[in-house]
Amino acid sequence: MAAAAAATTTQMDNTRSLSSISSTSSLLFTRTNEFYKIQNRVKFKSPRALSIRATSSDSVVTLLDYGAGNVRSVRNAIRHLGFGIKDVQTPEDILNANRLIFPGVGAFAAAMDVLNKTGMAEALCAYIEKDRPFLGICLGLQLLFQSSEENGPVNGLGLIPGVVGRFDSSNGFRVPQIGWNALQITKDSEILDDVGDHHVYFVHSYRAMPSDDNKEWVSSTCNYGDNFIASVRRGNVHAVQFHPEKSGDVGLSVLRRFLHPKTNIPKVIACLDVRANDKGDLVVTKGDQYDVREHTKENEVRNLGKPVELARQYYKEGADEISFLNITGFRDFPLGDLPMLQVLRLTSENVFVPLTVGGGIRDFTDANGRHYSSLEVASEYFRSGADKISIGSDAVYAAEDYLKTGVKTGKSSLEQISRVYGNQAVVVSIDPRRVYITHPNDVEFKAVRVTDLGPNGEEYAWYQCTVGILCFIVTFLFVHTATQSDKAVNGGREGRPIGAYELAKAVEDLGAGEILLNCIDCDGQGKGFDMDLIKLISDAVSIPVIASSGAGAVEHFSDVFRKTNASAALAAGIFHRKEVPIQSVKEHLYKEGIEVRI
Ligand code: 1PR
Repeated sequence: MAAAAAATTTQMDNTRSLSSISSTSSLLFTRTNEFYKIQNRVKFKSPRALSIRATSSDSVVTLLDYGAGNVRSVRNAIRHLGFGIKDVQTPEDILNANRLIFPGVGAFAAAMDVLNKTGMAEALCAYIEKDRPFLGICLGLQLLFQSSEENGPVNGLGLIPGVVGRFDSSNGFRVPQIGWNALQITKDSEILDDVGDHHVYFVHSYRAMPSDDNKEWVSSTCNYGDNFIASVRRGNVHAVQFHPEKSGDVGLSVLRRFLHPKTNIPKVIACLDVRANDKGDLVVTKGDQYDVREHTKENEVRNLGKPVELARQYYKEGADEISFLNITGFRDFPLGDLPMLQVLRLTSENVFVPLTVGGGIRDFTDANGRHYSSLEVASEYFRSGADKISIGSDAVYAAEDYLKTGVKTGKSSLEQISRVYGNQAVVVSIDPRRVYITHPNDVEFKAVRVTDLGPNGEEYAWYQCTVGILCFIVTFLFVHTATQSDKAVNGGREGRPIGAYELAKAVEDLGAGEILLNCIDCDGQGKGFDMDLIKLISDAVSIPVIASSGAGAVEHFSDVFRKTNASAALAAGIFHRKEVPIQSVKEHLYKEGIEVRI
């Protein structure tokens, strides 16, 4: 038997397949006045039908092919699903894998011999015991057990209690089992979610049997003369006795679900920047690079509609979430801003998708010396109907302190609110500006090579975070100054000595559950999202990232979902100006093979 693996072949492909519709059921996708209607049951998702984004960091799967047989079909299936393959050459490759597939082939004893001699048995056990993503196929399932009777007894990896034995042919069943069979799914396995009563393909003479000792592991069984284990699952560790790579669309869907674990359906979010105009009415406004005033003599705040009405409209059109940003919240204390609370109360009466509200979430002392904690501010927002709150400026200060001291004080608004309401309730809104540089070492912040060169041919940029001016000043004394300042400079924002990358990582550590990633340069420009920035941040953190600023066409949404790890895309101007309705975005994504909520 040949020793370990062949040469490394890393293949990147910018399209992953994504299942979405049954190849056997017909799916009718029709626009109605309300929205789409899907008729007929969606049975399983056909990887052939649709394709979706791939990104660099997670689009390579590690394959343990110890050379005992033909795993070409597994390789082909992985590539078909848009993934590159990195072959295991050393035990370290196993330990360093992000996602490992072990398509065991050949005989149990010979396979264990190779694994033991190469040190891979030990590495496999360590990898699996750490609950790292693993998929064993056929012998790759059997080797997890204590031992096998095949040419044995022979010890296996010993991770699952039980002995792998030969099928009993005395009751008329031909051995090996070569053919299609159905599963009895016994517990939630995620990778089997599309299998239902579809048949999958088996070829084997030996099988493991379910018992009290291994029942925690068993996720499905199958009957071939006796009831044997068809799949196991514990945490991120999966193994199947059948061959997904030979089981048609449903088999590909098993692989796809392993390769794309818990993929959330990308969300389309409508954002309403809200503030009082100069007459004191609360309006939805929209900036160009954060400048929300008309370029006329009057220099008025742009008025694009009423917040509650627009939120209702976007809900009806299919927005997956609605965000309200009280953009002058940093200077107009939000608990004094009762109309904003009223907007939330009224909106939540008949808008049944998550509502996020941001602006002014920080500790505050009013003119009478009464102190309000950020938690009180957030609580008031939650009581009024918000599902999530979004923190901007105050999160920048918290991240700066944390990076300076390395200490989590537990006192920042971010930490306090996430401790009480949970991480999922706290979004951090980042408002960076692109700063071009000639060399990445020119700054102490993480820089990226930019797709479009800077004005002087600069090849790099870092993304400087900004905060609302007057953030920590007792504001009522300064309202006049603030109003002047937002007329004067960039929507009244001050650059801080921290990059978007550093901020994102710090706030993730401090307990943020999601990042709303704006970009001042792209805001209101309609030229597309800043892909360099979104890629940088969505690859850096493991919490969901909402891509924001710059959407001008439906293609910008598919681009951002294909080329970055963003979980959601947010837009404002194109929706407010009715240039692109939300349902057109969703139809486009659907046509492009990107799964959407319908
Ligand atoms: O700092 O905690 O008080 O929060 C203030 C919040 O208000 C922050 O979330 C900040 O992003 C927001 N904000 C402050 N000033 C402005 C402004 O426009 N002058 N709006 C502002 C930010 C940006 C996006 C916008 C997208 C999409 N708005 O949310 O909706 O860029 O726009 P597009 O699709 O039209 O390009 P704090």
